Amino acid sequence: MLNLLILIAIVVGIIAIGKVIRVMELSSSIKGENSWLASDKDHRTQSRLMLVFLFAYFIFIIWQIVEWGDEVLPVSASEHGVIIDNLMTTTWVIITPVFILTHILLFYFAWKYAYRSDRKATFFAHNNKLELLWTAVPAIVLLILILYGLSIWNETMEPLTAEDDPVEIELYARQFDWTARYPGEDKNFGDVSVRHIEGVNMLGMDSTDQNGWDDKYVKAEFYLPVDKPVQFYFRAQDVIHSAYMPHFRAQMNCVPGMVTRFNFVPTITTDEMKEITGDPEFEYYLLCNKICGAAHYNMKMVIKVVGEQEYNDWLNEQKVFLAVEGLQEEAPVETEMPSEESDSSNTEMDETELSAQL
Ligand SMILES: [Cu+2]
Repeated sequence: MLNLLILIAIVVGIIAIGKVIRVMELSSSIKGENSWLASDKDHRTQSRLMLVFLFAYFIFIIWQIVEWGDEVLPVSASEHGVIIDNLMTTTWVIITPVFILTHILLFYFAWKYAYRSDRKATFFAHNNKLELLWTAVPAIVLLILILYGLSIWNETMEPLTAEDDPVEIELYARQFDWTARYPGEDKNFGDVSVRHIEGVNMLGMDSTDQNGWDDKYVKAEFYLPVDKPVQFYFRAQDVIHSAYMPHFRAQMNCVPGMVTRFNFVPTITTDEMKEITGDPEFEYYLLCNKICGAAHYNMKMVIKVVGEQEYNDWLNEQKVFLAVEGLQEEAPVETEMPSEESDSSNTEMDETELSAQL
């Protein structure tokens, strides 16, 4: 009922405005004025409003920076994040003066050259030199930015090798939570397949694959050792998700049916970051950055970056796959772990091999 009343009020209001305009038109036509022709006074008012808009716009931007400026991300907590931040800063340094200058000129010209009946516009059709200048300069600047960005992309996406001895973690996304899987002492992930997804086995672990018996998986939060390269593998169960770790300047899509990867070296522990940000509650987060459904906003996991000893202690406390309730019956009785001679590193495991496991 209230909505109907509001609707009626809006309609009546529009009709009233229409009527008022009509009355003004009629009265000016009686006075012999052309109501549809803008007068010099109208042009002056409009051109001054352009200047008002220019100042209001810049004041609004400055207000936003003052009000929300402290909401930006703290310093990068990963090695590659520093060079990404440099790229970002360089881009800002180049585009900010251009933004300010072009906007001042845009609105200043609108004011300065507003129509006046007592002056005539200059006819200025073309100037090759000017055209060349304002095409070439932005093109060169953009080319430099793109080449700089590409070189940073190559550096950031550099795959790890076995010599890097990375910590390997699989992040598994589904509507609407994350699971982190660690390969266990044998440093080999067990096979997984969608065919095995059932009940508590939501990762689709193949219980007959011994590599997977000591795999550990955790929810809610996972740990990373500081200053060690971490190789992430990403999988998704249902739709495309995106693993987003903003403090480490890392983001990678998680796509059903394939394994994507990213690696980085965390450089600042959670405790150190608490001091840097002055926020005793500070936590690193893994977030989902693809709108993947109704509870997308809630899809997150705390990341704890700690010293190596604390990391090892934490990892040792986590339950292995076999110990997870409900899976013991499915798994074969023998619990002998795979021998040391078995392929001790799957860093080089390629996409096709990992995909085949799905
Ligand atoms: Cu998601």
